[in-house]
Amino acid sequence: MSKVTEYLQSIMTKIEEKNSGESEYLQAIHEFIPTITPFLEKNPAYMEQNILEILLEPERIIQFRVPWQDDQGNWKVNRGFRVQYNSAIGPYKGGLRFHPTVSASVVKFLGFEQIFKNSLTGLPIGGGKGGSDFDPKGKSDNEVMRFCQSFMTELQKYIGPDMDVPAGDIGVGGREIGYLFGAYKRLNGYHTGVLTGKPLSYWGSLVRTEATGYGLVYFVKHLLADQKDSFSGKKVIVSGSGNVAIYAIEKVHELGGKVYTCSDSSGYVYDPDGIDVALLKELKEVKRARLSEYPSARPKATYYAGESVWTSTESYEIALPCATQNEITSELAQNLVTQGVKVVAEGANMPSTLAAVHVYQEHGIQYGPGKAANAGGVAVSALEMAQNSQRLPWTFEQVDQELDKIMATIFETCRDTAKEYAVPGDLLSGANIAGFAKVTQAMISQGLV
Ligand code: NDP
Ligand code: 2IT
Repeated sequence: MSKVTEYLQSIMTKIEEKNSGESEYLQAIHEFIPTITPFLEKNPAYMEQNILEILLEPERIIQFRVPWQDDQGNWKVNRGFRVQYNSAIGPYKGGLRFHPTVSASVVKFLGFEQIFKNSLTGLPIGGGKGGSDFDPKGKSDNEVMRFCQSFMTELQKYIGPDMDVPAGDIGVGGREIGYLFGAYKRLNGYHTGVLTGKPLSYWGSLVRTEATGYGLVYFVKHLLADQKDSFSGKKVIVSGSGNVAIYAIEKVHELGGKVYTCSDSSGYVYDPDGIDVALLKELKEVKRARLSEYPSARPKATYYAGESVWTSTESYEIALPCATQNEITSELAQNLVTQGVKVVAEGANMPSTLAAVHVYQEHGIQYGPGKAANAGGVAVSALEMAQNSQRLPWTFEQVDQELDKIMATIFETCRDTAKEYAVPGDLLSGANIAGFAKVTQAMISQGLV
């Protein structure tokens, strides 16, 4: 066994002992650690300085009580989190997720991924993530407002425009960011740049709403262009029907491909004419309705209740998972192989299990990992911070062009880094090595802090 392999194994053992039972977190680390082997082989100084073990330890984890009152006057409580994982290259940056599955393990895995994603954007942002096990589904606007106010009453102690800048994620969109911003302002005064994903009327950035979905499709566009191919005529399967899915579908259609599916946690829609984006926006963004209502406006479409979109038996060329972690198991990945999928690019964070990624690799499916492919959202968040500091808004075209350029650079960085470290075509290794190299260089130059 090489010295590097021995070192990596000893670190993995320690991490497993210290974080036992945190399955999502350990999964993300298991996926990451082996991929940096070629980097450490070439740069043993990084191993001698033990920088990996230091990086793996989050700088700070905050957990807090969030008491709130429902519309019937009942007193309720949820758990709030913020993981401030790494600040070597900028203030902590990453979303807040409100979903019943949120736990320490989930926010730690998301915060860990965010470090490398943010590094790949080439912008000055460190890695963080937070959220709560609060479920906004079925809650009134007033209940969501009271929850957000209570959440921010505690979180505001730890964040700030140059310290930690949260944004949205699952269950946190413009409405929630608005209530969170109001609560922060009441306690601390007007600091535009303390949150991103703000509504446009008070210094949100144009294109932030679209950024993750558009960025994902730009990433795939550059990957296809690299092989002299394009989206034109491509059959695409998408999961999810939230922020990321909606704008990914919109951009695929703009570029000449067709998306036939979308999903939520209750089932999926197959539309033989391609998903009607205007209808989807109306259902999800305006009415906050369930996807099961889609076919009543599109009679040719079918809603498959209780089924995963990844069991679809139609044929597709490109798959864009945009819902949540671990939605594609090895069995479902095998189904994608059978359906003819050649490219999987992740809008969601860690939607593929490690075994699913191995299926992609065995079958030559090109795989764009979330930390590269979905970095467009946080990249435009960083552009929102830049506009807030300048106190000047940029045009839609300006931000959109910048996003496209950033996604091109991320693709090229992953591709070229994979080549440099003798794993050509392995964009996961490329993303991990490039992200790791930059953050650890910064850490080493700042000394042992
Ligand atoms: P939204 O809350 O807008 O939408 C989430 C979508 O995923 C909904 O359709 C939801 O269905 C579905 N979903 C959530 N949890 C589950 C589950 N356990 N099982 C099945 N379906 C589920 O979130 P976003 O679109 O913002 O986020 C989607 C993914 O993209 C997440 O992994 C997020 O971390 C990632 N991401 C988001 C970014 C952003 O800027 N928003 C940036 C980068 C990544 P239902 O309504 O039934 O819950
Ligand atoms: O996972 C992610 O990158 C996000 N949810 C976006 C984070 C951000 O700060 O915009």
